Amino acid sequence: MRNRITLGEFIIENQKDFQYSSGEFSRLISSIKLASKIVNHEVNKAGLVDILGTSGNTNIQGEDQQKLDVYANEVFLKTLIKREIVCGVASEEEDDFVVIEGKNKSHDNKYVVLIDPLDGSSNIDVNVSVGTIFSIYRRVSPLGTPVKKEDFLQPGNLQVAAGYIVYGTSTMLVYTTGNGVHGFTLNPALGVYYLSHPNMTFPKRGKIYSINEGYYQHFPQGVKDYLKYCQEEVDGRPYTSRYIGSLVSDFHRNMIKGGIYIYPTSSKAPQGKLRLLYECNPMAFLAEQAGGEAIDGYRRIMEIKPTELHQRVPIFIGSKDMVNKAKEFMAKYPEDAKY
Ligand code: AHM
Ligand code: MG
Repeated sequence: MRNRITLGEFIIENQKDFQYSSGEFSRLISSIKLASKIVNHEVNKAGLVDILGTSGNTNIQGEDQQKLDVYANEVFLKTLIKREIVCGVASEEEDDFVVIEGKNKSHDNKYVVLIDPLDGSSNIDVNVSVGTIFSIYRRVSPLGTPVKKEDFLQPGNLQVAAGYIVYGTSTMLVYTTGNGVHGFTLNPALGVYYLSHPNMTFPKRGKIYSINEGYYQHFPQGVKDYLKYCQEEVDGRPYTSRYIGSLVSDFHRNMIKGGIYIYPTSSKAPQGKLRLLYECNPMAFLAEQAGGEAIDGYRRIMEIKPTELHQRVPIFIGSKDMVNKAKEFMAKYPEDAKY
C-alpha cells in the first residue's frame, strides 16, 4: 500500500477536473469520508453491541427503520451539519429536508447533499454487505437564503458528484465528479482510503442479471420476456442470476464483472421500490460515467424531473448492451399495460 495515493491526495490532485473547483467541495467529500469511517466501525462490530434489529420506528415511507439505519443517518447528518459546508441535506430516513445554516447563520454554502445513509439494511442482521449512497448538487436558490425544496428536486443530470460506500469484505468508497469513476479501499488499521480501482468501467455486456425473481408473477410482461431471454440456452446464455438484495453491492459486483440490476414496477409496487433522489440518480450518474446505462425501462433515469423528495422509480442499470436489450423488450408493451 505504501506507494498508493490516498483519497485526500486524489481529490486535491484532481480538483482542476471538477468544474466548480473550490475548497468547499474537498471539505464536503472529506466529511462524507469521515462519516463513512464512523459508520464502518459500527457496522463492523454489529454482532457485538446492541445495534442489530429494528429501532421500533418506521420512516415516512412506512418501512421499519433498523437501529443502524438510524445511527448511520445521525452520523452523516451530524457530520455535515457540524462542518457547515452544505446548505441542506435530504435523507431517505428523514421526512423532510434539513436546512443548514453556514457560519454566522449565513446560508452561504453552495451544495446540497441527498443521502441514503444505510442502503440494504435489512441485510445487516445476517452479516451481508450494506452501503451508503450520496448525491451532490449545487443549489439553485440564491446564496444567502435558506435552502428550498427546488434545490433538491433537480434532475440527475445536474448532479456535480455522486458515490457510494460499500461496507463489504473490505470497505470501499467509489465516486464520480463527472470525470470517470474511481474506487478507494479503506485500510482499516490506518483509517485511510487508498486509490485501488482507478477509472472503473462496466464491461459493455456481461453475464449477470440481478432481480428479485420472487416477484416474477407481478412483473410487467416486458420484464418477464427479458428474464426468459436471459435464461435461454443460446448465444452465450443462460446468464447467471445473482441478487444480494443490497443495491450497492449488486451494482458494485456488476460494474466489475458485467451485468444488469433491475428493480421494475410490479403489481405490488406500481412505482417500483427504489427512490429516484437517494438511490437511482446517484447510481445512474456512476453507471453512465463508467460506460453503463440507467433507464426506468423507457427513458434515461437522469432526465426524469423529480416531483417529490421520496419519489420512487423503476430502474434497469448496468452494462450498456444488457440495458439496451431489456429496453427493447420493454418497448414491445405500452408503459401503462396491465400486469
Ligand atoms: P432500503 O433503502 O430500504 O434498504 O431498500 C433498498 C434495497 C436495495 O438495496 C435492494 O436492492 C432492494 O431494496 C431489495 O428489495 P427487495 O427485498 O424487495 O428485493
Ligand atoms: Mg435504500
